[in-house]
Amino acid sequence: MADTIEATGLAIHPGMLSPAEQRSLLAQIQMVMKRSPLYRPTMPRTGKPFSVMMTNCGTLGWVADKAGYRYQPRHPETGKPWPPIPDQLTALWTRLGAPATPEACLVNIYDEGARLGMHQDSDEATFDAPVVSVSLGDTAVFRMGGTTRRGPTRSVRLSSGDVVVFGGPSRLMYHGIDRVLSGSSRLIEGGGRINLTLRRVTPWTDAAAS
Ligand code: MD6
Ligand code: FE
Repeated sequence: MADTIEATGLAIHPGMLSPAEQRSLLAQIQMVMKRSPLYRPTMPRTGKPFSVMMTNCGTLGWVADKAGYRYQPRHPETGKPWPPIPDQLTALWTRLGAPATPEACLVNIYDEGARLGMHQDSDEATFDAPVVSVSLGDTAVFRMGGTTRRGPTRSVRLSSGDVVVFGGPSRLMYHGIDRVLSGSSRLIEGGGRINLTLRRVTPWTDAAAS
């Protein structure tokens, strides 16, 4: 069970993945990164590069460039479809009670000094499904606020194997990564952190889960 499940629909599950599960998931994601190389997204309008590198798996992937934020079925640089989401992640989605199947899995890679500014996950056409996040490798300082940009925030540390679910009223909560504590995990050779976020992008029908 989650360490914290709040009335707000936020759930944090520390250590939900065992070390063996983390290793097998890492191997799957390394195969995804071979087929679908990391690229550096840029901010809409300004074109400022992200410090985080990204790729995706799933039928849709989240991309950011000068034109904006969106989901698309192909890698922006190779033009190839994203590889499938590993079964281990789809099984986790179902185990957490999320509906149908995830369509997108964004892979975020943090090397030393990378961070992610406060944002909402709001580019999806439905907010009825939760966002499920899995952390691998070095521990991150994760900042969470409310559903508006202003107001108080708090921070929690996310370690390798931790799973966070943003559901219900928390689905549109502001959040970001302040920093990654380098050297805090030995899972990834050479260090760093990988975060995987599973999302539903389009509405689903319960009759034919797709
Ligand atoms: C990260 N996570 O942990 C970034 N989004 O690197 C997210 O942006 C995130 O953890 C939505 C829900 C949960 C998350
Ligand atoms: Fe997010």
